[in-house]
Amino acid sequence: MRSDNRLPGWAAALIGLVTGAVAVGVSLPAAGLVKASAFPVVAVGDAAVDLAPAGLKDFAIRTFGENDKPVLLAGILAVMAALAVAVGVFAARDLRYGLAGLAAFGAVGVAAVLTRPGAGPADVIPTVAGVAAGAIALRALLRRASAARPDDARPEEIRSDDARPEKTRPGDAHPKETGLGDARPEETGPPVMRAGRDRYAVNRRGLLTGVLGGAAVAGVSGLAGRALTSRSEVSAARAGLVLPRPAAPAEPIPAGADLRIRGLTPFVTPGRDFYRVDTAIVVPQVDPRDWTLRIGGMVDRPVELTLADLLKRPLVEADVTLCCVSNPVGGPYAGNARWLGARLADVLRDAGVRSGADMLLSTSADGWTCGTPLDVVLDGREALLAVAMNGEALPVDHGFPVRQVVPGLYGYVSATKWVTEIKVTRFDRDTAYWTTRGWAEKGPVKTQSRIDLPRDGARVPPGRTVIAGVAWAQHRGVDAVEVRIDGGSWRRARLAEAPTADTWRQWVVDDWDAVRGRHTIEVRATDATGHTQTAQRAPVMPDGATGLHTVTVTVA
Ligand SMILES: Nc1nc2c(c(=O)[nH]1)N[C@H]1C(S)=C(S)[C@@H](COP(=O)(O)O)O[C@H]1N2
Ligand SMILES: [Mo]
Repeated sequence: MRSDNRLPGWAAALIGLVTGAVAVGVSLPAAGLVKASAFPVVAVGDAAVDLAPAGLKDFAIRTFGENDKPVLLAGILAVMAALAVAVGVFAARDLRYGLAGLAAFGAVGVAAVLTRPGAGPADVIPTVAGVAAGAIALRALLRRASAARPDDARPEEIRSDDARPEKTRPGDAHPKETGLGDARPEETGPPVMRAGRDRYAVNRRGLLTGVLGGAAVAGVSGLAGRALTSRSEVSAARAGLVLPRPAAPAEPIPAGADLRIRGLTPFVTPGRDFYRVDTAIVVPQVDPRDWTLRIGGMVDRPVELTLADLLKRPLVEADVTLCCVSNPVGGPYAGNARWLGARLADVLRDAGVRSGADMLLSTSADGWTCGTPLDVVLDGREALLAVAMNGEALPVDHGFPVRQVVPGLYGYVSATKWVTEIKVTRFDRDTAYWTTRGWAEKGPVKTQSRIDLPRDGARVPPGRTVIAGVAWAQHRGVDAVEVRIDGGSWRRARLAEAPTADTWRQWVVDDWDAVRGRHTIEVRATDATGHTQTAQRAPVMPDGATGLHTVTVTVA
């Protein structure tokens, strides 16, 4: 169906965009019915995350922080919009080109969807439905926009700026066949607009109603899709989960753990403020009734636990500070919570770990993998299969229903969220998600300290000024924090209490007499092994940043 480029570019572009919107809109409720990860836009995003070079991801985390995913999705939508415009422009030349473009679009979506972990054939349904709806929309829009016969209007009605459809009387039309398109006598439409030279023509009313119709279809199905995808039985199940009492409760958090200084990071991080780092664009929705954890590999008795099985075990409460290897010096990717869970070591002992194993390869519901040093998990620390955070079932973002928590290791080698499988194996046989991308195999947390107050770049009045922050060296414990101003001598900060060596510690210097001018403040921590943080700067890649957090303030 050649249309001889009768549509001006803007109309073709608009048609392309509406086509794209219809395709995406229709695929969403289909994904709501099949499964959220079968939504092609998200699948393409997830695939892009997995395929992106580690350096780029690191850059994204550093640059966009926790907004890296919205930024990625916005980027994908922008690329899709550009491709949709191209589909419209090509379709205006020849519908077949546009359909081929749509099909190519769909092929990328299908490829992305099918390569997602746990994908089945049904997962292509949303993409196929979207592409089919897009094809129908494209055809209909082109027809509407160009169906009016360019030659059935009298020349004086053809103006570039003013269409007056009401003047058209069917009887006045004198169609002449010029070969320009498929004008059929039974179609009575408004006169056609010709922009500029007579080469382009568009039926504005047809285009407008078509666009509105397309937008309505996209909007309604998009809303229906949202309702379907967020109709989360998982959040209902989460709300209904009854947490057993811990067999080994933690002591109440000592009053002295939180200095209660305004602007200082609180000792316990509420779930909603807890940093989030993962590769999932849409977090896995794991129904606790279907969840199981399989433990296999180098074990005598492979086991499969249900959530009920796990909750029957004696549960332990532990305060543990988690942090991310991608946290730059002074950065925000650390949080502290009270976790409740089963001891991973006990579960492994029941399975019978064979000699020679040195690594746990854990896998999450979305296929992410993590390699954890086995000796660390078995050395008596509170390495947990956690089901709760701060007295509540894990938030979905933080791994509901079950995640790993291992004090002293960065999250990428220990803290698998939505964990469904643990394989006992060896470092020389298996690799995990981030280690195949250049990050270190073992990720012990480096001793770190951060200045929260005053903020970098702050203006503060002269006089007594509080300097405060947090420091961490999980499982070793923080023994000392020192602060120095303008490169002077180090002065000891007062440390808040810490219930165990597994959490961060608040610290404060409250006797700084700030005088006018610009000042730099540096901090360093010493852990209980006697190791003092190095001033030597290292990037986050491959095993965590080093260097001293430094802030500059103006006293005026
Ligand atoms: N399934 C899954 N678990 C994961 C990750 C992930 O990408 N997928 N990221 C890990 C990393 S790098 C970190 S730092 C912690 C962060 O946990 P949080 O998001 O609960 O703070 O989760 C870990 N667990
Ligand atoms: Mo991380």
